[in-house]
Amino acid sequence: MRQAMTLHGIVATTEMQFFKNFGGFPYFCLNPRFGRLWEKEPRGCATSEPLGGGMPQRSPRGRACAVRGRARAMAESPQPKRKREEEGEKNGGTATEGGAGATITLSDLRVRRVLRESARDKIVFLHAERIGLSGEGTDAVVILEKTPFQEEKIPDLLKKPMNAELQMHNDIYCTFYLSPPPELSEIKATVVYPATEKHIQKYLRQEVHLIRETWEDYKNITLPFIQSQSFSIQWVYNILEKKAEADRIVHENPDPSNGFVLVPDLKWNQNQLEDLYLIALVHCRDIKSLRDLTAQHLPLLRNVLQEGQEAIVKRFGVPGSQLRIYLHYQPSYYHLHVHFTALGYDAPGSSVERAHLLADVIDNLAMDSMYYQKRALTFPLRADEPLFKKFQEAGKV
Ligand code: M7G
Repeated sequence: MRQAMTLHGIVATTEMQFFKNFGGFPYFCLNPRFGRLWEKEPRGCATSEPLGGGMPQRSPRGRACAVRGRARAMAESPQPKRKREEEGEKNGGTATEGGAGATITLSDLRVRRVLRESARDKIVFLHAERIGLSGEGTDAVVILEKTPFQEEKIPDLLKKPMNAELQMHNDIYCTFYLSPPPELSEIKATVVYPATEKHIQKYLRQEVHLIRETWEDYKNITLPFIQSQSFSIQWVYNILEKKAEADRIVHENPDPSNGFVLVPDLKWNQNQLEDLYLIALVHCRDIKSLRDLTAQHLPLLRNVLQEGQEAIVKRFGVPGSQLRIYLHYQPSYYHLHVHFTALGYDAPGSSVERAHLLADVIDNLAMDSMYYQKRALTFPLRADEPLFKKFQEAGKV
């Protein structure tokens, strides 16, 4: 019998924090204020007990965006609860399933298994499901992540050492375990619901291999594959059309060919600059990835680089010299977008086998318009990804 747990008491409609993207691809970012998330049974299992308690209402300071003492405003200030509800109403009556109109309460989600977890990153990826009235389960992915420290709140941790438990003391060394109050122990929960098999695979820990893809491989293997199956990019269109995340836009150049929208990435809670993460989504809809770029796209790419940096220094005070600005190859979503992350942040996917610095891409295209239609590109694939199997079948791995 499968054991299950409930993410008890999280109701998307009222507790959703500053992030919604409806229409085919609903995501939620919440700040569950659990003291404790769940009673962990043997690894990979979860208890059937309801979790934590109800969700206390956020304190007015809950989403205060003081960042490293800088007076600069963050991408958005806390949305008052009523405003969030009004926006939910505008979106068809609170959080909807794929835009279909039904309300999603996250307390219905039950954990099936742990897909992956990282003690270092303090993150766990869960395969969950929502049981419908007919007893049918619909898959979801839930990502729980302990949020980084906010510098201005750190003194409170020492000032209010509630339940500070001394674990060990030896000479000049001692270790305490603190049970801080909810406002000092936030956890970010991101939910993908309904999740496809591809989402579940994306987060499952697997063996990874490097692929070296020539232009011919791209045309014969990768392109047909991404045309036949890739993640929905409805969430991108929702942002470009201001149907979602409109209030989060940091900068827009509305030009249909050379313009883009800059928004905080799903991964960033905007509470601190250490893990700053924004994405620029281009307005032009026919550029899938790096492979499609030619010198004709230079004006667009230069706009993204220059205006993106200007907008980030203006809004967040982070200069271009402290930003890592890059494209992924392969991306997960085949609509051209550029990642902007804090240089000091070891963002997922920022390693050499996946990230291509935008400044280098621009130089390469300026030297040779067909650069990305000529050269081989290397990228990692997980062993059970269908694209990896296609490369295997073609004898390329
Ligand atoms: P990618 O290179 O296609 O794939 O990047 P990756 O997710 O494997 O890195 C897409 C980027 O878009 C990622 O950094 C995601 O966190 C971000 N992202 C994905 N979704 C569905 C959303 C969304 O709905 N809103 C925002 N703001 N960012 C998203």
